[in-house]
Amino acid sequence: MPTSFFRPDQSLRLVFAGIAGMTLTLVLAVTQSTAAESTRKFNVVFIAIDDQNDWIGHLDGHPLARTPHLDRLAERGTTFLNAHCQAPLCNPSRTSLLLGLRPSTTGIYGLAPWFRTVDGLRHRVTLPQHFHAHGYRTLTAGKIFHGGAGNAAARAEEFDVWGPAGGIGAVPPQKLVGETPMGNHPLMDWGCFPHRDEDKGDYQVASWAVEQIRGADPQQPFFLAAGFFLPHVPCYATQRWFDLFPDDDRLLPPIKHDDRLDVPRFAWYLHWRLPEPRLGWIRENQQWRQLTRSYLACTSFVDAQIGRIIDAVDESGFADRTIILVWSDHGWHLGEKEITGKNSLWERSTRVPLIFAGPGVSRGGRCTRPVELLDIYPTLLELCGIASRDDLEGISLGPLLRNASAARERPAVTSHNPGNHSVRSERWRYIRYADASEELYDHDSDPHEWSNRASDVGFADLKIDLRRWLPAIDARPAPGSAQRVLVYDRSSDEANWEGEPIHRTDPIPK
Ligand SMILES: [Ca+2]
Ligand SMILES: [Ca+2]
Repeated sequence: MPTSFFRPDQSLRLVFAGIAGMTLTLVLAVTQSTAAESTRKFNVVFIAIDDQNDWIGHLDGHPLARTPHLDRLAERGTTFLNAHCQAPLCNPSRTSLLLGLRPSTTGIYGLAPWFRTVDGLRHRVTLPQHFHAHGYRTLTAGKIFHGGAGNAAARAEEFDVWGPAGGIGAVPPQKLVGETPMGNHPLMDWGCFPHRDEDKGDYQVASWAVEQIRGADPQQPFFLAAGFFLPHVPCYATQRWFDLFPDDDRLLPPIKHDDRLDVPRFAWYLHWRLPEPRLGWIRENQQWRQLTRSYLACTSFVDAQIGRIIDAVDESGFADRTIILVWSDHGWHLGEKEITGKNSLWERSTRVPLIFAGPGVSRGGRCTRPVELLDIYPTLLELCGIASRDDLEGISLGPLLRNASAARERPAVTSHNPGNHSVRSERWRYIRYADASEELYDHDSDPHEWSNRASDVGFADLKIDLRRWLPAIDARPAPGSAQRVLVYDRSSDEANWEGEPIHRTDPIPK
């Protein structure tokens, strides 16, 4: 670690005050980086994937997943086999990662609001802004933040250079799977139709990233963010990606047909009424295999785009001073626990790929310690020798990047709306919902989380131990919160999903 790069007292310094009221006091003291410092700094290629679960070759989440480029990146760097998002939804997960704060601290739980509209977060320094303040040129394309940052002036505050927005790209003339439940949402679609890979948003994002790397000024370090949209729905792919997978039931993930009998009813409240079809609809409409194949095909397509970026780094001459990082904002169910989509606190929603490669990172590291996307912010500061900050809730992964077996006490915590949290240790997953109902799974014997052991008397002490990691702050939803927001009033036992009350006896929406 190049400790000589540290300038802790010259850096942006943010004092985090007023925990309960989310009052942030900003104390800015920005100074210029010296020219000598900037020529020695490492570049960062920061690659995000959207809704990518652990169906990645070397993560063994699916036996037929084909991701040769992510697998080769893992081999030349360190991959985290037990990495988890802080929220199982785009906006809160990305806000958490980019601000270095938990969703239970920011109060950002839904698809809205954009965090810059929230008083305590309006001037919060994001990860790319911190790099910019230390002499980096920051660039972005595709989906990094969940929402648009606003007009050109607002965007210029977030990144120096904005490339293509990416997104879906080519679409078929009409939905391929027909009408889906809960409003026939246009994104709820998947399958193969004739189009060109070059016409997909993700292809264009990768092309732009490759151009920026090739044209980068060797005198100024860069922070390049490339955010891929797939395998987010609609999962459209061309025939060559479908042909990587058999059209048979070996593709289907293992499920237990009565799996939810031992799951608290409250778990349904977290995804009460959503456009993502339930497994029942998927099966009745003979779409399970097709959805699974489409998702795997899109994952392989994105993997190939990431491969193009890795190749550009290798050909640029910058490889020995460029950190490449790949992460996904959260996972996705494809039938497990009777649902598709996200918005759950189980492994298929929380476990994500997280790979670092480059200077300062051990080759071939495979880390089984539970880690959080929240850890990315302090980790990149450490790897790049940029001043650390004392207001981040993550912990640098530096020790694990040097030695994947290094000790780490803290488990990974995922939150979905106030009062609903999951604690993932190396062996266990403990979930506690706002109504105090619980789940406990032993990953040593139950990797699919089929057997809820929370009521076993023998695990009472274990639960107490895991519970101490529940977030100390459990913020109410920030002003403007909307879409997938759940609140619960314990005194009346009434939950409220997106403004709609839920009572104990209401039938579960299909
Ligand atoms: Ca997402
Ligand atoms: Ca079960």
